[in-house]
Amino acid sequence: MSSIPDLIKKKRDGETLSDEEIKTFIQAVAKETMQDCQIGAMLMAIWLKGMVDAETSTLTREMMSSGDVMSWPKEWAGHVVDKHSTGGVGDKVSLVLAPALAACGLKVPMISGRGLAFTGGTLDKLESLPGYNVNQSAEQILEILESVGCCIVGQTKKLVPADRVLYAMRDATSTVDSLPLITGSIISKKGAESLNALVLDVKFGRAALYKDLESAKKLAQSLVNAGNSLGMRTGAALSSMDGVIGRCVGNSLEVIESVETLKGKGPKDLMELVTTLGGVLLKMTGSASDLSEGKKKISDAVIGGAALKKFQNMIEKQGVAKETAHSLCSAKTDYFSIMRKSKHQVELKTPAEGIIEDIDGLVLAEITHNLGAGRSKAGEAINHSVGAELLVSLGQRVGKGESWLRLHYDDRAPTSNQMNRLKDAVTVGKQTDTPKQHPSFVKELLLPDAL
Ligand code: IUR
Repeated sequence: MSSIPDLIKKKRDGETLSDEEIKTFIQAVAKETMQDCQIGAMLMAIWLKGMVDAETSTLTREMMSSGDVMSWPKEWAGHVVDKHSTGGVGDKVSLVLAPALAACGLKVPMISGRGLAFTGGTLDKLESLPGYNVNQSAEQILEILESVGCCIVGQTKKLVPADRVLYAMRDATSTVDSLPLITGSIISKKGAESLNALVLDVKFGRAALYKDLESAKKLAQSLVNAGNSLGMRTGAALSSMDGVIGRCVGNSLEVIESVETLKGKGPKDLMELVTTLGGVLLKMTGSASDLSEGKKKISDAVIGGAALKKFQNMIEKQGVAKETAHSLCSAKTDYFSIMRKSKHQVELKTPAEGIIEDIDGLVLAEITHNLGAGRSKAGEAINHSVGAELLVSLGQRVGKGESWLRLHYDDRAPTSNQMNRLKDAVTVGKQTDTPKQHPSFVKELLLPDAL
């Protein structure tokens, strides 16, 4: 068996590692028998020399096998699904999609993350709801899936321990943006959920990890290959991420928008993402005969209220008081009697009359993050009430001095520099007779076979 320095040298010299060698590396990481400097050197060698598809698949499989792998009752075979997003601004898709899929008869053991950098985390958003508990044991997850069909929970310590080590080291060694390392990290965690089908929402644009469609497509293809190599039917949507998904950014505000969407009053772009990603999963599991039937089933589950019922049951099972869950999901809800409203709100005005041409989602995300909606270090507390609400849509005609954004803030007030950046985040174009439609978010689908 090769020694660890031999393995590092082999990758450093650009050679392909064998299955056995990758296994040796990952087991040494998981058992903590490898020195930090060796892990760092191997990560940098992988970053510099890359991996061929077969190596990436083996890396992913070995990472998955470094800890517990979930198992499900055999009656669920073919019906266990999840989705993963590479991170967007105002990305609340999971909150609507998980219950919609459950309403369509699928099982969704959604293991989500927390926000770091400027993108929010699904777990943080749900924790805006008093009582919501993201920590659920394997037995509790099984019970919630049995009775409701979906859960949204945090990662347990026993799931993919190799990723926990590698992820921290990648951050410390500037090796986060490596295709095989991102692929291994994301897909190993989904593999450990023992899914039958997985859909990935790979974002591109100014507020995404990858700025252009071509590099996002490379990541999507790598993720799709690795997912399929583990036996999960895996598809991906490439969706643009320049503005905001829906109209709200910030934890409580995004929960409110998700619940409104589940009441059938959601914005078009959010519904498009939800129905497309859900439609792909329904098709991949054979629950719909084609993509358009899949999209329709998801849309019906949302518009008809079945998904809202699942959401209500899910949050109740995860610790929200019965009366609170009921009141949140009733026809007329005073959301701020359930979730705290920020102490201050300020409205920003349009600089001219015309058409809303552009809204810079990255600026909104960064500033709300800095006002307390996000964290800059793992473990830091966040302020759920901080955020921003768009009061206009792209393509909308506006007059001069109309409110276009409502900023919610608490004790950390925006500086004049932050206010100026926010003011510049909207572009009002020349007035024309025909306002532009909202741009389509999903640009392309990568599917295991043609749907
Ligand atoms: N999310 C993950 O789970 N892993 C990664 O490497 C990245 C995002 I980048």
